[in-house]
Amino acid sequence: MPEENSDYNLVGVWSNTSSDPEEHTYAGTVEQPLDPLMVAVEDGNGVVLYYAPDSDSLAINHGSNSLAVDAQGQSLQTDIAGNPRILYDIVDIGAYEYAILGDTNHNGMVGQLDVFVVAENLYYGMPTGATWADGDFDRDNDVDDDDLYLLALHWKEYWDDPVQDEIPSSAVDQVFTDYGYNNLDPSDDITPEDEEWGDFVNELWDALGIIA
Ligand SMILES: [Ca+2]
Ligand SMILES: [Ca+2]
Ligand SMILES: [Ca+2]
Repeated sequence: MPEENSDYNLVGVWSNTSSDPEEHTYAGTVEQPLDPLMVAVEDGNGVVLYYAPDSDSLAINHGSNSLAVDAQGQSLQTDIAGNPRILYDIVDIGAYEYAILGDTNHNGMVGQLDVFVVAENLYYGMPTGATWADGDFDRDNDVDDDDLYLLALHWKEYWDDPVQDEIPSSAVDQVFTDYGYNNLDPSDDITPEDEEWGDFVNELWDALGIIA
């Protein structure tokens, strides 16, 4: 729970009639409550591990970096899930730091470097103990087609300015385009259940230069 009189919070309904929210706090009203858009992340047995902001949540990048410190005043290094505490320059409100699905290396863009990570782990097999950095975006401890699908849905998505250190690959990009990704029509994106999924993966591996 947020401390009383502290700033940098999301408040569903502001009920304090004697004062307004602090400058960096977002608050709703009785008529228009603020939905923090936090999503429960569960373990394999349905136990809620923590709440993570959805991509539209006001929690993202609305915390205070200078307040993201431990009891000794040292900057926090990791969030509740063990990922970097500050991503995309500014810490998020809450215990969890939002990252774009597919962005394994947290550089703010879903690019070819991320596809390589997922491809290598899918190809060589990472049955258990996988982390976000390995490509386990749905956090079920493996890297499988479901994770590649999540990456594909976010292919070339970037947080702010396009990142300059990614090597653009027209061949890889073309494969995503050929299978419906990265356009404005989500209905033509293939899924792991589709017959063409195997062809998509093979062509992607070819474009990456991975010999399967
Ligand atoms: Ca952030
Ligand atoms: Ca990336
Ligand atoms: Ca997974």
